[in-house]
Amino acid sequence: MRIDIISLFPEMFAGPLGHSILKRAQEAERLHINVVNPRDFTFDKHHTVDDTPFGGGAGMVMKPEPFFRAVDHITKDSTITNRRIVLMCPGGYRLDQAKVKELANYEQLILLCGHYEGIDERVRLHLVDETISVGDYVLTGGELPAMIVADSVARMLPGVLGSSDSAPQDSFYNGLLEYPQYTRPREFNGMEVPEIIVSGDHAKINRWRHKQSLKNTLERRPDLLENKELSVEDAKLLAEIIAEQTGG
Ligand code: 4GS
Repeated sequence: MRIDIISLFPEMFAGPLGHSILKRAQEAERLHINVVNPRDFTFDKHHTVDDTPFGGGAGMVMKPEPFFRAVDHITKDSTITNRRIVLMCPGGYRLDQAKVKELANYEQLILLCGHYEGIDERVRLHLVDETISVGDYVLTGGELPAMIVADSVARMLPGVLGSSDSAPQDSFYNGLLEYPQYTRPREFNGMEVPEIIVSGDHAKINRWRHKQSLKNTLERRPDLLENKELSVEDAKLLAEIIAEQTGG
């Protein structure tokens, strides 16, 4: 997969996207990340990327031309047809794991990062395919959101995670939070690990883990259970959890 990022601050990406799993993915050529600066697609003496808003008001608005030209530069000699152009923006679709999986199916993502007050609306209307938000809060730019999209999508690509089965066990894979994990020592400063996970009985351990996932989800993110279809086993485990909580 190719991820092209259009940002006024290309240096911001080297750290977060240049280490660990994403570094290995790029070295193995499973992922190619390229950052371009819209300032390089301006032709006036001062390389102007923003201007005052028509109609007046405070702050600056990012001009449309540098974004259109940067996208054109990225796409013009490319044979890729399966691409998605995404604008990072608080008004967009709130990113979730289903959206991450969907984005991971494209051959190329082009992520547009705004800065300052806003971006000329013609970019949203005529250049991008969709807008995505990383949450209901305001950041200083779209750079951190673009990094979040790049990181979450990259780890879904085949061969990117070290062990082929570590993605399925993560939070949200089955729509539930993770079960708790423990490692050595069995006792640390008087704190012990649950007896069951050192029992060696893998059927019991799996049932316990799944029950803990349901319990964590019920306690911390009950909204995740609202739209979930529960199996008979899930319903039984949930009933046990609720009975334990109410002391019954
Ligand atoms: C987000 C967000 C964001 C909005 C960019 C104000 C600078 C800023 N982008 N998810 N102008 N949350 N963008 O806060 O995507």
